Amino acid sequence: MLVKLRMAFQQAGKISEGSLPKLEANILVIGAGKVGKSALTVRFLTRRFIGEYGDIESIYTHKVMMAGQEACFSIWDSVCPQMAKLQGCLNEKQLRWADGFVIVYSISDRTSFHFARQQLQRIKQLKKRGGAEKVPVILVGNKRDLQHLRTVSSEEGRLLALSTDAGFFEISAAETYHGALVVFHELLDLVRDSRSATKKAVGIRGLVRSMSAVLGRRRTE
Ligand SMILES: Nc1nc2c(ncn2[C@@H]2O[C@H](COP(=O)(O)OP(=O)(O)OP(=O)(O)O)[C@@H](O)[C@H]2O)c(=O)[nH]1
Ligand SMILES: [Mg+2]
Repeated sequence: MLVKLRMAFQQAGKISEGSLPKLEANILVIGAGKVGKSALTVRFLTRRFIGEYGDIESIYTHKVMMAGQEACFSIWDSVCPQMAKLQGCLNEKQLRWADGFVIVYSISDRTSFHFARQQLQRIKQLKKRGGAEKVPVILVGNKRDLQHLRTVSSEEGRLLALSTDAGFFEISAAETYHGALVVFHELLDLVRDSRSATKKAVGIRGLVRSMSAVLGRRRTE
């Protein structure tokens, strides 16, 4: 079941008419089961850690002011009931919908790290095949408070992110709000950057096309 919820918390100051245009982004939160996808999402939206979230799939809308610009997030907190079914876990609809991705694993669950790697590679592949210049992704190692149960080192997480051109953070959704805040803000920055890179590429392609049309015409004249 997919539940759509509308929320308008004002975290980083009052929402007011800014001079910059509003930035809208669809963010998909994915990862293996029980790694803290809902904990991270709810922490960002409400600043709170509740503990148990159930397995309801939800899309939240959420507005914030960031550096003088109004930003509107739609955050899809996905569920992944069966780890083995990777294909079923990330469908075409989700891929088309999302402008950016948060891929979560638990630092105390090695299988969830392998799963995150697979999802990361699949997203990059499919989005690139669809013509995307740069895919905004943040890899998150959650449950940092469980140091005594750690099975994935920080270096492994950082290396995976580096090799796939993704952002990386280790956080504890249970312990702090700041980690969740940084993850979503950084992702929004990446979405903004990828949009301006796409615009530039389209602009250059257009310029090249019109120059070739002019030059081609001259040659045939
Ligand atoms: N110690 C610790 N526990 C956490 C943390 N984040 C989430 N949890 C716990 O991990 C369990 C799963 O959290 P959820 O947020 O429901 O995980 P999920 O990935 O949304 O799970 P599904 O939606 O069922 O796939 C819950 O018992 C949370 O309380 C964390 O940072 N540290
Ligand atoms: Mg959940």
